Amino acid sequence: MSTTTHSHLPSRHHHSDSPSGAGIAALAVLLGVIVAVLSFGVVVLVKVADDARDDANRAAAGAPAAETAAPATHDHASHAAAASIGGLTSFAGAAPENAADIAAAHTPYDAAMPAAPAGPVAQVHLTLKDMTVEIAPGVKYQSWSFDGTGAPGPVIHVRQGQTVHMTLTNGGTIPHSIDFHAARIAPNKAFKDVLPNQSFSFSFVANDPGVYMYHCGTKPVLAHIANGMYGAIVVEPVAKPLPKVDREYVLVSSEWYLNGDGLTAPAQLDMAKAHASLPDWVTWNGYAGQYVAHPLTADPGETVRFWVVAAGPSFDTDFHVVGTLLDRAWVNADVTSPPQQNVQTVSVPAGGGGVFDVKIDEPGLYPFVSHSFASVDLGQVGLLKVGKVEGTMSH
Ligand SMILES: [Cu+2]
Repeated sequence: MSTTTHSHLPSRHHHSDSPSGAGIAALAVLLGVIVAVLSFGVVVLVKVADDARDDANRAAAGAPAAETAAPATHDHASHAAAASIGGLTSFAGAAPENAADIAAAHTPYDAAMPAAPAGPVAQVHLTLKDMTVEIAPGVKYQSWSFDGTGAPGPVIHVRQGQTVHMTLTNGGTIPHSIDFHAARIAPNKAFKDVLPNQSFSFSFVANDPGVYMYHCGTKPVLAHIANGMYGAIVVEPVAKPLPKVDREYVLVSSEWYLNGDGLTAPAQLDMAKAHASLPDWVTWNGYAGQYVAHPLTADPGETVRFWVVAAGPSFDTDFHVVGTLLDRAWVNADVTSPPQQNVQTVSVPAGGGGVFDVKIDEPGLYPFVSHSFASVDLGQVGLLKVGKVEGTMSH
């Protein structure tokens, strides 16, 4: 498998005596390492790459690595990869030998939408904690996380018209805050900094249905979001309900910027890489490839609704499900307007949302990705398993 993938890029961009050739070779090594990480996902990546070869080529050609990268080192003992890109070191694809076992044993973030609370008031209490999380198989990161669940924080599900009574408790060591995109409220009052060991409450009425980002808004916001302080709140429309569906999943896209490979010691934020938008990993719900090892599920003929938020801090997400179209797409999560129908890919901007329905009749494994393919190579791919499908994806 990995041999196949290794051979893709060099065979199409063979200039082995040029700097860009070296860069492409480095990219190919990184791709190979990613494949090692996502052993089940290899077929997905190959299939997805085949599905959109032009996009992959464009991503490879346009990547900074193609211009400036030194050859990547490839440590066969650890499968760790590091490459210098524009003077910054990438740890993309770093993985221990037993990455596939770790991925299989990992408990995925529960993407199923939780129930909304009954009654007129939704009580939400989030506690900020400094904690080490895993963001890819064997890759540890020192995060700032809401509610001790790692990143993203818990999915908050309320109904249009409910009052959200929010309490933030700061269990960390520096000031933090919380900013709800679903709220119309004076941010200097509601989204103010909360000092360590203190709590702060505010309320807003969730009058605007959709799916929204919430995040820490303390300066520098880039650092607080990059360290894991974000999540999704779904405000379910009541005045004009959406069509009934069979399954609902919440996906939060985000990227991670590491100052080390995270294998031997937890990595921390590399602010220079965050400023350069040069992530090591891009994830659905905080962990690279977790829904490849543990697919989301549906039965044939069911309609699945994806509530998608792009947390960034800086990347948009170009939502696409391989093998089908988005039957209904509420672009920008504007669920008060009619949806677009039968579209292939919809952009979800950083700090924005989208709601997408797919109805799939034929059993199979359907990858969901950001069709901005650098993100796929950095871990942002999952599978929707429709029906009883054995084994891996085949062509
Ligand atoms: Cu914060």
